[in-house]
Amino acid sequence: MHFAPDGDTDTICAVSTAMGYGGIGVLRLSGAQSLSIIRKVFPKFEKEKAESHRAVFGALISSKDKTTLDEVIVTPFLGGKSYTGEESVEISCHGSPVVQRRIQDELISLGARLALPGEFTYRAFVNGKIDLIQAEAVLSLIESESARSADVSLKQLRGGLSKELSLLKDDLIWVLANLEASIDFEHEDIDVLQYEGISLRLKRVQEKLSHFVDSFHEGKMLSSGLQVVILGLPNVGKSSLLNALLDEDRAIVTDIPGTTRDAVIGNLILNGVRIEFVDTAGIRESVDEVEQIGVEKSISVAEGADLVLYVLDSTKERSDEEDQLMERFSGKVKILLNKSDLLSSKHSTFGIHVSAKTGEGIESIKALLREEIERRTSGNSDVVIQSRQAELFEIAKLKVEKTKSLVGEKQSPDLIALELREGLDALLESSGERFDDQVMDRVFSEFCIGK
Ligand SMILES: Nc1nc2c(ncn2[C@@H]2O[C@H](COP(=O)(O)OP(=O)(O)OP(=O)(O)O)[C@@H](O)[C@H]2O)c(=O)[nH]1
Ligand SMILES: [Mg+2]
Repeated sequence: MHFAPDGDTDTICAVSTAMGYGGIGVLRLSGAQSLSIIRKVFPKFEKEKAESHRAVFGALISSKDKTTLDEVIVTPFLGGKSYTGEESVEISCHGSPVVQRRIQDELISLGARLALPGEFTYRAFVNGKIDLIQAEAVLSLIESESARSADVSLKQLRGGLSKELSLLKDDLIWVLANLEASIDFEHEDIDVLQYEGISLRLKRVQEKLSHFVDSFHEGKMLSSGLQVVILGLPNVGKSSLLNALLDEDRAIVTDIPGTTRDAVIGNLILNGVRIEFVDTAGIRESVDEVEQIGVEKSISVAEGADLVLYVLDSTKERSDEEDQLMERFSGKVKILLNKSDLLSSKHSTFGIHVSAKTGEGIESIKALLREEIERRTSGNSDVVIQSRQAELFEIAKLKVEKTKSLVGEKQSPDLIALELREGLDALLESSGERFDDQVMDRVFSEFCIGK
């Protein structure tokens, strides 16, 4: 465990903005000594009272040689009304790495300790300011790569998912209490139990947990984006289409079949979701070893992709090999009939007519991808992004299902209660009401210093 044990009274400090050059930089100080430490370097607080949540401008003076370290704005957060729930101070200084480092060194020399990665958020958790789901949301919000995933993280940070979860916990606790009450009457008729109420609640919890588990895949898409692979025979215009979709010269285009050998990647944001296009080597049997490796790679990335754009040259006959490839990826394949500028009549219902050369159909491809995003996210914002949470919800769901079937079989209440308690434990672990060092390490190891 990398955090100090409970009852850690150290006052911690760190630069919380990204280390580097910027307009301003913010240092955080948290712990019981925060205010007394800042007083030693911020003479303004001798003249005026440090009030909670009131920003004060002034010089920060070295306690050793009385040189001015910087002109700063100091904001105290007192009486537990802070991010960490402890006495805290934020110092906004000029965004120079040298200035920030000097202030940090000064705070350390006055008795603060450098914070560990994620320690501010950890303290917020320990002090009951946030639960574990919200702590994870802090990280996913900072790391989110699209507006949609930022929205979802923010909703979790504000307690949306935690609230839903506590309703489920209440239901399970109610059921458990009823089961436990009836354990004492073991020889009574099993119907003394409120079976109907129990079944109803279990069903409700089970449905919601299923929804959470399903939403994880959607959440994964929101945070990591949608991977779309462009596949087809050589020379059909895959690289040209990539360039047209990105509106930039990303991949090399020539009229020589076998131009692209390695996967070429380009990103586009659509509906707030990051789309990663992968242009691949044209599929054919090649005597060239490098090209052959590229071809095998094309197939393997297509296998892992969320969606395959299969490109056909609409001036050519479709080969059996192409039919097989489209068949292989059916379920996630969209067919593009490229080079339609060379056709005199277009009447295929087989795919979308596009032309990388004239730009025809490029908007239709984007519309199709937008539809795909809509379909996958269904405008839902109760989305689970963290795999840790998804795993626990999955366990809870299985346990609740098992409980439900035991109830249906009218098994003994203590047996049922045993199963249910494991499900409840999984939910308690997801929000951090039950935790051990391993859980903490898993959650906070991804944070960096200052968070
Ligand atoms: N007329 C016309 N020519 C196109 C179109 N798209 C691509 N081409 C031409 O087709 C040839 C092959 O284009 P690429 O984009 O390199 O094809 P590719 O599928 O990436 O080929 P490989 O990398 O070899 O697999 C080039 O000469 C392009 O200019 C199109 O929509 N219309
Ligand atoms: Mg190419």
